This record gives sequence, structure tokens and C-alpha cells, in this order.
Amino acid sequence: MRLRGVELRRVRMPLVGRFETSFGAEDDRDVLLVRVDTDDGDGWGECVAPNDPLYSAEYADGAQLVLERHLLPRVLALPDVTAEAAVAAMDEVKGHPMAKAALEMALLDAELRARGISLAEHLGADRDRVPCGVSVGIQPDVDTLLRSVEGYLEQGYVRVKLKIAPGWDTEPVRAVRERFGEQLLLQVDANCGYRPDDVPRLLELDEAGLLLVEQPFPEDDLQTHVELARRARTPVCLDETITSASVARHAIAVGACSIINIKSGRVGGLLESRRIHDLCAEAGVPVWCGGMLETGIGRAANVALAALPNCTLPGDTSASSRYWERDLITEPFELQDGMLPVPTGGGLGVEVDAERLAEVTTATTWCPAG
Ligand code: NPQ
Ligand code: MG
Repeated sequence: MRLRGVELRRVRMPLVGRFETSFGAEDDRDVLLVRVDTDDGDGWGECVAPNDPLYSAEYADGAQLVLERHLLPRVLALPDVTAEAAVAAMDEVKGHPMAKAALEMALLDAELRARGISLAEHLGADRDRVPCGVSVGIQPDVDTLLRSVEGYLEQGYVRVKLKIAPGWDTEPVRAVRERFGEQLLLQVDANCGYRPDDVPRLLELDEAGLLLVEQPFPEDDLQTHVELARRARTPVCLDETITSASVARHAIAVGACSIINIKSGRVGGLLESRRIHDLCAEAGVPVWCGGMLETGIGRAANVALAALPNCTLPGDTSASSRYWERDLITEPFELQDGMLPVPTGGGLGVEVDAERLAEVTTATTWCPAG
């Protein structure tokens, strides 16, 4: 494939409601989109870096700058571009997985679209629809939380994930369990919010019968995750810690987790995501697809990933309406009996509506080859 140039586009979209986690709250997204212009046609990618560097070190402005200054020059210099060759060319640049993943996604989309192969098929998916969970942010009080969870269950979500933080954990978790019963598939996510001293507090969550506890401790603290995993009945799942297949192998080997959340942005791409999926399958570690408040572009990639055979737990692959009043980028993903259909069209399998996209675009930068 010959790459003529890459367009970096910033799009501002308000969230349907505030999303609060242990590290902060967001009211809108300032998304960085990547369009590759090739002799095989266009491809789209979404950079999941949030507005601020609070989930990890990456943020949208930084991701755009590293693409412009360091990643695009290396990829635009390739005579024959494939997603795989681009990933190899970007490898000498340290870090910035979300920036790299966005460009990889756009190239995969262009490549597969031209060949008429869906991303799901390319990755090795074996299902045409995936069950969906929903991630529920920290709420002002327990009543508001119960109403919010009730609304999502009415929409059909098959699994609920509560964001927790010190001071917002055992009480809301117990209240949700009591109100909705033993049958509810329930899990929690701390986004690194706890410290080693909090292990006894987290052990109290065992009584709630949770599917898993996600990333209770800081991303570089494998040892405390090992300690909790040894002592708790609730399985420990890692998110922020797992930045590559190599880290995943290490975390599993030392017993820091028994479940892994895969996000293509966090690990530097969809190809690395599949490697993690495969090594987890071999190790008997179930995985599920996380979410980063994506527009329809990133959401399409997540749904394809969630259809892989070892994604045996429902993901945070919610419907578009969970985050957006109207997704102005692509057609919306809508729940059908708690499931989302896996796109079957070539590449990501979603169409970008140029006119509506223009309405929400705040800036466009064109980076030509040569
Ligand atoms: C998680 N996502 O699993 C993340 C965290 C997260 C769906 O729970 C802006 C962009 C704000 C991405 C806040 C879910 C965000 C974000 C939280 C991701 O840990
Ligand atoms: Mg998480």
C-alpha cells in the first residue's frame, strides 16, 4: 500500500453524563482521529488518549504531537506500508502506545477494507455478536447509583462494573448486590486507587461475590497485586499494569492476576492485543475487552476484539448511547438483548459520515508523505 498522507483530526463531543473514577472526572471528550489516505483507499483510527494524563501518561495533545513529530515521519517514509510494517517502524520510539495504536488501527482499516475482510475475521473472531457490560462511574450517593444501575439493567446490559475508590467501595457494592440480587454479574474497578495498607479493606469485598476486582493498586506495584490475589477469593484482574504481551506474561507468571482486561490503545495496538489474547488462552487466563469511551471508530475495533474465543467475560463494549447522546462519527452501536452485533464489512466495518464529522471537528492537520 502506498501512503499519500495522514490527517489528524480533533473532535469534541460532550458525554451524556459526567464519568467519575478514582483518578478524576470527565464531562466531554476531545478525541484525536487518524485518517490514512492510501492508494488502496482511506482508513480510520481512533486514539483513546483522554484529555488529561490521569489514566496513564498519555493524553490527546501529547499523542498528536508524538504522531506529528516522531511516528508519522517514520511511517510516511516507508515505500510500502502495511499495519505490521508501520508497527515495526514505530517500535524504536519508546512508549506512546495509544498514539501508535491509533495509526495501526487506521492502516488495518484501510488494508482490510481494500481486501473486503472484516477486522473481526482478521483477528480470528468466532462469534457474530458479543454480550455487553457497562461501566458505572462513582456517583454522588448510593440512591443515585441504584437508579443508574437499574436504568442500565433495563437496557439489557448483562454485567455491571462499579468504579470504586477509598470511601466509595464496600457500602455501594453491598447496596447494589442487595438491591439486584445474587444473579447479577457484578465487578469493580479501582483504577489504581488503593495502597498496600488497604488490602484488609479490599478483602471485605469478598463477601459481595464479585466476578473480579480490577486494578486495585498502582500500575507498577505487581507485588501488592500478588498479595491480594493470594489472600482474596475475588479474582484479581489487571488493566493499567498490562502494557504489552511481555508484561502480561510476567504478571501471570508471578500470580499478580488471574484475568486480564485488554485495551488495544493501552498495549500499542490490535496486533499486540491479539498476542496477549493468545498467550492468555494458552495460560488458561480469561480476558475481556475494556473500553475508553470510544466513538464508533474505536468501538467497532473493540467489538471485533471482544469476539475472539478467549474473550470469555463480557466487556466494557457498551452501546454508543452509554456515552453519547448521538455518536456523530459513525452509525451508532445499539444493544440487542444485551449484545452488540460484530461488524461484518471490510476493515472496521463502520462508515464515517463526513458531513456530521465536520460539525464536531475542531482542528485538522494534514501530514503529507515525501
Ligand atoms: C477503565 N474505562 O476500564 C477505563 C477507565 C477510563 C469504561 O471504565 C476519558 C477517556 C475518561 C477514557 C475515564 C471504563 C476515562 C477513560 C476512565 C477511561 O479503567
Ligand atoms: Mg479499568
